[in-house]
Amino acid sequence: MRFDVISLFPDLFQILTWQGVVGRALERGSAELHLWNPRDYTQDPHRTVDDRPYGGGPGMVMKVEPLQAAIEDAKAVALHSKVAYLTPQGRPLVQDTIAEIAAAPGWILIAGRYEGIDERLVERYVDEEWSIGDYVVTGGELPAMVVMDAVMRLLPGTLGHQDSARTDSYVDGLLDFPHYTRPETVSGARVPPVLLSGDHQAIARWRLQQALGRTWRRRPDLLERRGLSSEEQALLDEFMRTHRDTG
Ligand code: 9WO
Repeated sequence: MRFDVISLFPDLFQILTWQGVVGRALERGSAELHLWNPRDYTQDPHRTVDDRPYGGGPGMVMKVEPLQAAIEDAKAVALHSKVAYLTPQGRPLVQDTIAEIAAAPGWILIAGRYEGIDERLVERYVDEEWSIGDYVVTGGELPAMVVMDAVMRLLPGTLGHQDSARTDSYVDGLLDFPHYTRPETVSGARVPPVLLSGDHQAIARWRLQQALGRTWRRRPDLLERRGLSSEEQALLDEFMRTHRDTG
């Protein structure tokens, strides 16, 4: 997997290489990260990368020529990569989309600044517009890093790759079940006894029931979208009966 990121602040992306699953993926070469700074493509003494918006108003837009030159150079090298722009106006990313992104050979990610980029560059170069959530941050860099982190943990040979195999098996489309570790008592609160029983089937059943119950309570929209098997419905019914009026 190859990522080419277009950003006025390429140094921000160093943090990805420092540690963890993503750092190792980049070290191992199962992913590559290339950075393109529009400022390197400026021609004027001030190295100007912003410009005033037509129609007026506060704020600035990314200057067209340096950004366009950076995109062209990235495309000339990353021949098989499509172009994605990180923007609150984009398609909301969900785990299924992340898996589709991970299946491509590479992506050119545009991390905008200011009030964004000229719409004609979107029309000419951008294949996909992605949103990581309905909020605005100061630039596309952090959203781009979120996407790369979510994608790289799915690449073969990473921890998340195994985790995604687990997710595919039974809790797919549900919130996670609660986790416990030692000690058995924390400030008087005990571990649910079933987890100490050694009965793997009972544990799997309890975890699925917890995942179903939490999803029903916290994210009913996810359940609506996914649907339930008759066994899952039975587990959820039991959860609703036993947790009625309780936290
Ligand atoms: C800035 C601004 C200033 C004054 C008036 C309106 C304004 N809108 C913006 C704005 O949306 N700036 C964006 C900053 C331009 C594109 C890059 N930036 C960005 C991307 N902020 N948040 C994202 C983003 C990307 C993906 N998912 C969630 C948020």
